[in-house]
Amino acid sequence: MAFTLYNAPQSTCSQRVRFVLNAKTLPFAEVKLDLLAGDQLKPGYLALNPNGVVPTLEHDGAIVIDSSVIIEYLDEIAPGAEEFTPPDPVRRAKMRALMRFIDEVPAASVRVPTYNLAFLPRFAAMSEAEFLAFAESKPLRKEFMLAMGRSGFPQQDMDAAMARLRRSYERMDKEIAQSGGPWLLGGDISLADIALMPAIVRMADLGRARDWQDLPRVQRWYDAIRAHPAFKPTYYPGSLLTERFPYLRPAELASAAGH
Ligand SMILES: N[C@@H](CCC(=O)N[C@@H](CS)C(=O)NCC(=O)O)C(=O)O
Repeated sequence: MAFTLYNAPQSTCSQRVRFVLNAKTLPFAEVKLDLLAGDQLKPGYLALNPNGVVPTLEHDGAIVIDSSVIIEYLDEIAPGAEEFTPPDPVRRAKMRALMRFIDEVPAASVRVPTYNLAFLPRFAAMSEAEFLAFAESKPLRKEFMLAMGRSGFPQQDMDAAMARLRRSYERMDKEIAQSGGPWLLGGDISLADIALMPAIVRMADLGRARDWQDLPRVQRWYDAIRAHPAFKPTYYPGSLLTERFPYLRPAELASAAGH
């Protein structure tokens, strides 16, 4: 089986797929796109993924898009090594319902602090016309970009995103308590845990791990996923935002905020 993953080192959606490929020890070629340069909007890439986002998986010539779909696909075609989908249909349904929630709430919410804190300087450096053209060229995220604008999302939007994230940590805590943990569905790691992982890692990278400090089950979950053998190869050097954007490191943020 030959796999090519079109992705970006710091992309949260890409990190889900790299985790599953690594956990299943499936060798893959990696094509790295520069999302701020707009590699994902070039015609050659749009022919593979009309949404103009990463990741895209090519498997023996077949194209699979959307990270949640890709990780389900990989678990179907490569069972054996490590499996992430429970055999019982009721538990499968539970896993998929959690994945939908994760895509809709925490995965979507992290985009607001990510863009406001990390990517804004890049857009602020563009002229208004350049920015509008860049936003216009995005099939999936045009309105998101226009709502953000070159000056960033207003504080009200940041607060709403952080509140949605907090509700996600609380929901996680409840799921782990109900299942008995340490994972969302109980004793075995599932695709729901992998779908959630990058949002949590992103918020920790942005210096917000304190937001779940009062939820020890979530802290234990975070320690457990970082201890999984697939974690380190997934987060290879350059996968964290603070590695690409040194101004995001906590000391820099604190001094920018005047502390
Ligand atoms: N639902 C899609 C979302 C993919 C997505 O939003 N990818 C981001 C990186 S995590 C991207 O490529 N952004 C580039 C852009 O917005 O232009 C998936 O899970 O694959």
